[in-house]
Amino acid sequence: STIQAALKELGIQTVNPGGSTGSEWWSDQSNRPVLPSINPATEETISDIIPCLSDDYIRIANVSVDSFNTWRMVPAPKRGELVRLIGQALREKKDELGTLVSMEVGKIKAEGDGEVQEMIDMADFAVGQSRMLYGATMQSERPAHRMSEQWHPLGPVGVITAFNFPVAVWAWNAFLAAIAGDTVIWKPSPKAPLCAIAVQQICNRVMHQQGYHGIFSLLITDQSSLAETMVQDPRLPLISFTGSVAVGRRIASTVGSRLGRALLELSGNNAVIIDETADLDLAVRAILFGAVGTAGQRCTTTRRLIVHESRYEEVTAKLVKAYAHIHIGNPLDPGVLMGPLIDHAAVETYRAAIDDIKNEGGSILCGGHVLHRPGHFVEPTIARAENHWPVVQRETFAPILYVMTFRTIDEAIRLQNEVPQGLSSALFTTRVHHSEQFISAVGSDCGIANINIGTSGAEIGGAFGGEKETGGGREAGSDAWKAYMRRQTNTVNWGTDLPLAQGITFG
Ligand code: UN1
Repeated sequence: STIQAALKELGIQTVNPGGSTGSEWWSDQSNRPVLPSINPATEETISDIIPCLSDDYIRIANVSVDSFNTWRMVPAPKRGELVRLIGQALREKKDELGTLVSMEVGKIKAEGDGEVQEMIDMADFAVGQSRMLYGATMQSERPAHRMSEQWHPLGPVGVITAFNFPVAVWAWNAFLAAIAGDTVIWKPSPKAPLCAIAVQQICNRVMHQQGYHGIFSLLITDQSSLAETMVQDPRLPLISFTGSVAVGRRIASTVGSRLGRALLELSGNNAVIIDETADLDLAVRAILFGAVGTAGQRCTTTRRLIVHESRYEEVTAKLVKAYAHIHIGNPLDPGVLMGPLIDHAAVETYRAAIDDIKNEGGSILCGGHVLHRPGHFVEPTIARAENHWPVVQRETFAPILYVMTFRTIDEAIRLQNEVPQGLSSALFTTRVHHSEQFISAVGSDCGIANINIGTSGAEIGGAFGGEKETGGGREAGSDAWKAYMRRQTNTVNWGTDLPLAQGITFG
C-alpha cells in the first residue's frame, strides 16, 4: 500500500503491517506496552510504536547534555552546513514524508507536502541565519572602554509539539536550536509518533554520515509523567511547547519555578473581519482555506467571521455555497479538500460545541453533523453566533466558523480583540484608513495581523506566535533565533585607569 511504501522509503522498519516499530536511539527494550499510530481516516493501526520509559529519558538526556558540550564548539556556519544537508535530505523525501503526515494526522496530501516544504524553508532560513548570529556594539560612557554583546549557545532544548503540525513546528525549533549550538530533545505528540520517527531518521542519517551523534533526540511517550520529568530537568534551560492553554499553563509554571525559559505557542481564536469595502472573492477563498483547511485543526484556523452588517447576506450565501462543494474524505484521495479530525475525542468536542451553539440560541447555517462512517469525519460548519458566548470564547479544534456582524470598524476591532487568545487576525478591506488602523497600536492585539489574506498559512520568514493566552512566544523567522541562545554583554577596559560607571568615585 501507499503507506507501507512510504514507510519503507523513509527507512522505517515495520515487522508487518500493524507490527512493531522500534529503533536503538530512543528505546532499547521491547517488552513494554506499545503505542499505536492510528490512521484517523480509517481508524486502522498503521503501526505499533515502542515508547520510551523513564530509564530511556535518563539515557537520552545524558546524551543530549554531553553532545551539547562538543556541539557548541562547532562553528555556527558549520552547524548551518549540517542543517543545509538535512534540508537537502528533506527535499529528496518530501513526497513520502508528506504522504506520511497526511496518513497519520489526516490533513490532505497538498497540506502534508506543504508542511514538509515548511521544514525545507526553515532549513534554508536557518542556514543563512547561521552566519548572522549578530550581536551589537555599544558606546561606553567610560574612556578607553569597549562594550559589545555576543550570543552563545544556550544548552539542550526540550521541544514538545502537537499532532496538527507533526513535523514543521519541530523544524522551526530544531533548526534554529541546531545552528545556535543547542542540542534538541523532541517529545512529539503521541498521536503522530511515526512522523517524528521518520524525521528523526532523515536528520540522524545526515548527522551520522557527517560524524555527529546526539544532536537530535526523540522521546516518544504518551505518559505525561515522562514529559513532566523532561520539563522539570534543570539541565534544559529552554522548553518550547506547542499545544493547549491548559497544558501550557502547567509547563510555564513548572519551568518558571526552576527559573528556566518557556517558549509557548498555545491556542488561537482567530478572526477575519470583512468590511463594507472588501473584495469578497478574495475573502471567501481565504476563509475557506482558513476555516476548513486541516479540518479546522490549525492554531491559526479562522474560527470567527466578523462581517459588516451590509454584507452579511452576501458573504454567508457565498460561503454556504462554497461549503456545499467541499469534498470530505480520505485525505490522500485527489479532489478531497477536508480529511478527518484526529480522533474520537476531537469528534466529541465538535459535537459538544454544536450543542452549545444551539443551546445559546445560535443557528447553524450549514453543516453541524458527525458523519457516520469509518474515520473521524465531521461536516464543516458555519453558525450564526455572538462573540461573548463561552463556546465562541474557547478554541474548539474543529471546522466550526462563528459569524457575527458589526457596524463600525472600531466595533469590529473590539470584537476581534475580545477573546482570551491573541494569535492571528485578518482584515479584508480596500480602505486604507481601516487597514492602517487594524495594524496600528490600537488595532488587532494579535501576534499576527494580516490585510487581505487569511489568518492561517503564515510564511516561516516572520516571527510566529501570539499574545495573551497564546503564550507570548515567537518562533521561526525574524529574530526568533535569539530565544535559543544566551546573550552575554562584554565590557573591556583597554586603558590604564579604572573609571567607574555612573561617575562614582570610590575610595
Ligand atoms: C500550528 O497550527 O501550530 O500559519 C502552526 C500556519 C502554519 C503553521 C501553523 N504555517 O497556519
